[in-house]
Amino acid sequence: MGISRLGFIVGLIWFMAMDWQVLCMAQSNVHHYNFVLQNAQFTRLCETKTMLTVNGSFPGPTIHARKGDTIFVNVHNEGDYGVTIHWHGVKQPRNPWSDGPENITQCPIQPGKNFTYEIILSDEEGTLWWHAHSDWSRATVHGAIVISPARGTTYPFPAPYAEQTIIIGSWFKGDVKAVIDEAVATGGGPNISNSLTINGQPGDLYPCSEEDTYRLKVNSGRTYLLRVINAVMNEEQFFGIAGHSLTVVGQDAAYIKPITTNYIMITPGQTMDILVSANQPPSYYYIASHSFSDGAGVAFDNTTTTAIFQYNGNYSRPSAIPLPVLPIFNDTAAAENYTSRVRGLASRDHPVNVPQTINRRLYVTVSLNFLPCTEATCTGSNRLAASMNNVSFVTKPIDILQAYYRSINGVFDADFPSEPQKYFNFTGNMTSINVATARGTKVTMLNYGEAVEIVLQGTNLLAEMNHPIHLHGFSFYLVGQGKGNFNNETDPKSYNLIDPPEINTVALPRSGWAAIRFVANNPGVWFIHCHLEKHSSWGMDTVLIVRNGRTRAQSMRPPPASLPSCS
Ligand SMILES: *[C@@H]1O[C@H](CO)[C@@H](O)[C@H](O)[C@H]1NC(C)=O
Ligand SMILES: *[C@@H]1O[C@H](CO)[C@@H](O)[C@H](O)[C@H]1NC(C)=O
Ligand SMILES: *[C@@H]1O[C@H](CO)[C@@H](O)[C@H](O)[C@H]1NC(C)=O
Ligand SMILES: *[C@@H]1O[C@H](CO)[C@@H](O)[C@H](O)[C@H]1NC(C)=O
Ligand SMILES: *[C@@H]1O[C@H](CO)[C@@H](O)[C@H](O)[C@H]1NC(C)=O
Ligand SMILES: *[C@@H]1O[C@H](CO)[C@@H](O)[C@H](O)[C@H]1NC(C)=O
Ligand SMILES: *[C@@H]1O[C@H](CO)[C@@H](O)[C@H](O)[C@H]1NC(C)=O
Ligand SMILES: *[C@@H]1O[C@H](CO)[C@@H](O)[C@H](O)[C@H]1NC(C)=O
Ligand SMILES: *[C@@H]1O[C@H](CO)[C@@H](O)[C@H](O)[C@H]1NC(C)=O
Ligand SMILES: *[C@@H]1O[C@H](CO)[C@@H](O)[C@H](O)[C@H]1NC(C)=O
Ligand SMILES: *[C@@H]1O[C@H](CO)[C@@H](O)[C@H](O)[C@H]1NC(C)=O
Ligand SMILES: *[C@@H]1O[C@H](CO)[C@@H](O)[C@H](O)[C@H]1NC(C)=O
Ligand SMILES: [Cu+2]
Repeated sequence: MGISRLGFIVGLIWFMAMDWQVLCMAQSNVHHYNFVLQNAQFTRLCETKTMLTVNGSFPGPTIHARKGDTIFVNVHNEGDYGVTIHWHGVKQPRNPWSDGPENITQCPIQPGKNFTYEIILSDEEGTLWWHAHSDWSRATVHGAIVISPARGTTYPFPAPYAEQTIIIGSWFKGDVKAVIDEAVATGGGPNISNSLTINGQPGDLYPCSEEDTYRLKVNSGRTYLLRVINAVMNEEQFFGIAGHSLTVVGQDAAYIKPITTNYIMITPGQTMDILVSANQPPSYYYIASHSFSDGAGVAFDNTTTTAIFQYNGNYSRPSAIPLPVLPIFNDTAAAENYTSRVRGLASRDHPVNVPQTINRRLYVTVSLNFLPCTEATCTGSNRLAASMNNVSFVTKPIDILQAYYRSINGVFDADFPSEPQKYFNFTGNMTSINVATARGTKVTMLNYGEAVEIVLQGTNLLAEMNHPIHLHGFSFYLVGQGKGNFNNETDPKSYNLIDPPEINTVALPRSGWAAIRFVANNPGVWFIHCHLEKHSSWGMDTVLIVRNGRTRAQSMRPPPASLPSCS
């Protein structure tokens, strides 16, 4: 009562002083967090190493907020090199300045410096996450963002007894920055991780890990909400809990129609909210995750990370803890079976607003390639590379947002091709196709308010495989996906324009295509890239720039005064 009356008076004063938009903000809460980037020591797999963290924890701290809130995070860098942080899946309306990808929207926060991000939530509800978005530091610098329903509203399912974030990660015995630096120097594939982790722990299938295996203690008869985040560097994951079925109710901070399943396939960048009922005989059950990797000859971490789903009570520990039965590593059909079941909730309170007519179409191939390797450190004459529409993206020493905002020439070209430069059987026999690509910093300009459709087309160049493609600044509707080459006459007829899921990272099927739609109503500079870190490092990235609309509410906010400078 008291609080809401105070809120009303504050709102009234703001209304008189400011405009309508500020009033809307006054109704939501503001949170403040301090993140200190610092080196800390960790022991895993029988070895100790020093690595960059936020506040010495792995995974890092969880941010809690409600739908529509604003969060200020001051990031102070006490590490050894420049870092940026991205708030993955947060749309950041009009505020690309706080989005984070290095040299796309800001230059890095240098050692000894700090920067305050303003994270503006709008319609996101569920689970998102934050992670470093510079070199490979996201391996150790990441954490959850938990967005609860707005005050006075609730979940579109019975309230769980308790909830828990489950973060799947990668563990490298060596320094992660050295891993990517070494790969770039030699032109070869980066080392694979030494283990996967659940909430920072490899689990007891690995040496020296039994003691610290993560345990989720549950009460018999209760239902739990697990907020699962795939923070793995280079592998998509199959995940499940022995003896328990999963009911998936949300993905990428939007609700979906509940899916009952024994396993999920979750890509790096994706988040899934899952209800699990502790309805089995009290005992210990493994929670497990292993890679889904369907590229022939592609190296990947083939180990299994576990945690324990452990019932409270007085019973004897089983001599062998059961493992969930997960699809094998290269089971493309099982992965696609799961992803094809996902539908948006499409209820009165959580409607689907998918654009029905399109103003702007892009057709974008996603490929692995070769570039000449000319440096003395190269191990061969070619280096591994990757591209979108045959442009292998190059990051510049100044951010594209600043270059665009201040009209600095020579940083990017606004001529990213809107369709493949060369048509061939993208998903056919590649023997006669040139695997070369060319470097560039090419962007696509979009007008404010355009309804955009992007068809992502996987190709069989070098190695066909599933790619998790992530877009910043928006969620998009996944209206269609299929195998083979996209047919622009027949495939749109099978689009789901009724209840497509609203997501921020799509698993582009191996040798297949995916069609996504969104309205370009967020002015700014927005990165789009494969969330397999090595592919992004190789150039499987591009940028969309959404121009300002006509009014102030349709235009980018001015930059914050304390934006890190580009050296
Ligand atoms: C991180 O550490 C700083 C300084 O020790 C502290 O002020 C801050 O509250 C911590 N942040 C979190 C999220 O724990
Ligand atoms: C953060 O940076 C600002 C300059 O941008 C500086 O004035 C302030 O002292 C810094 N704060 C800390 C805690 O270092
Ligand atoms: C990569 O793996 C090889 C073989 O295990 C090892 O010798 C090398 O030190 C690793 N490189 C890095 C940067 O960790
Ligand atoms: C996992 O990969 C290693 C090579 O990195 C290989 O020696 C091993 O046989 C593989 N294990 C399984 C179960 O596929
Ligand atoms: C647990 O069960 C055992 C055997 O059924 C019994 O001896 C013991 O007293 C119980 N302990 C508690 C704390 O209830
Ligand atoms: C999966 O890999 C195994 C070898 O590990 C191979 O025998 C099998 O044919 C592969 N399956 C598919 C669908 O590629
Ligand atoms: C997915 O798998 C289930 C169970 O194996 C099967 O019944 C269903 O037909 C499959 N769906 C697709 C689209 O493959
Ligand atoms: C493309 O290649 C695939 C695989 O070889 C083949 O099945 C398909 O018919 C080819 N498509 C066209 C249009 O040639
Ligand atoms: C691919 O094409 C090459 C030459 O064009 C041919 O030799 C080879 O048999 C073809 N492979 C398949 C699987 O069709
Ligand atoms: C990609 O670009 C390279 C370099 O310009 C060229 O050699 C190659 O043929 C192009 N490939 C395609 C599929 O457009
Ligand atoms: C469909 O694709 C063909 C090339 O395969 C292209 O010429 C045509 O313009 C496309 N149509 C539309 C409506 O995009
Ligand atoms: C980003 O720009 C900075 C200059 O501020 C430069 O030192 C850094 O190498 C650039 N990063 C990348 C990935 O290009
Ligand atoms: Cu990829």
